[in-house]
Amino acid sequence: MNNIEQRRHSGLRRNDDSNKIPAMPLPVLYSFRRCPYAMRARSALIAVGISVELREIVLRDKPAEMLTASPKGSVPVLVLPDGRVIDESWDIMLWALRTHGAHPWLGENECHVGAALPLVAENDSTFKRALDRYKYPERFPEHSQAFYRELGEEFLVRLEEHLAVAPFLLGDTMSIADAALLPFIRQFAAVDPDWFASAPYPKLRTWLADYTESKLFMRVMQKFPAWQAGDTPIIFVGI
Ligand SMILES: N[C@@H](CCC(=O)N[C@@H](CS)C(=O)NCC(=O)O)C(=O)O
Repeated sequence: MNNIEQRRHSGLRRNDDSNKIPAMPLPVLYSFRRCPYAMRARSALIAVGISVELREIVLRDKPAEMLTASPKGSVPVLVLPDGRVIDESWDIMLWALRTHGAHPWLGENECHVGAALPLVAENDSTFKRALDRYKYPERFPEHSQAFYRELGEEFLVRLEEHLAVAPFLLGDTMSIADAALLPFIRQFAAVDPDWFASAPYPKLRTWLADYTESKLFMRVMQKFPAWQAGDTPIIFVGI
């Protein structure tokens, strides 16, 4: 293994000035550990093995550098070495997986992309809305928490149907759809774990447990200190 490969395979580390290899410009990822959108982006970067400079942010104190790159102020934001900015989590996933050529998460001829789109669209709109209300019912007193949970369950029922015919949402292997949705289902399940443990979604439970026990999840949830300009870069290394 040469030095550059070692750098690639050495896992998480800080840049080391004593290492005389010229720094290769890396994409910069503004991220927030528990954000499900940022989690899906990180999972694709890890799955492909793309290293980035990770800048963990605090949502109530976003860095000016991030807002300059993407004024809409949501994470994740990926800034490429050529200056291009990708500031939608789904687009970051696609960018990462496409750099690999034919990554298995995309399926043959990218068939999983089209199949995932309606699920991701529903996840990011009606399901996310229900999830926010179920998590914070005190902020949405128009209805009870049980009402919001039932709204979210409409999506869970659909996913359970998918998982009744195959172990993953789009078939026998993990795809971009699973990686995009799992962080959100995890949040929904975590609101009331006792309820989820006995809810009528056994396949969904297994699917979620397999994910939260996976190496991928461990890597996705790695903790980093909040970034400040001038900090030594933290390199988040893909597999
Ligand atoms: N459509 C965006 C949504 C990203 C998003 O809403 N992220 C949340 C954190 S989970 C955020 O940054 N919110 C802005 C804030 O809380 O100020 C994407 O897919 O990247």
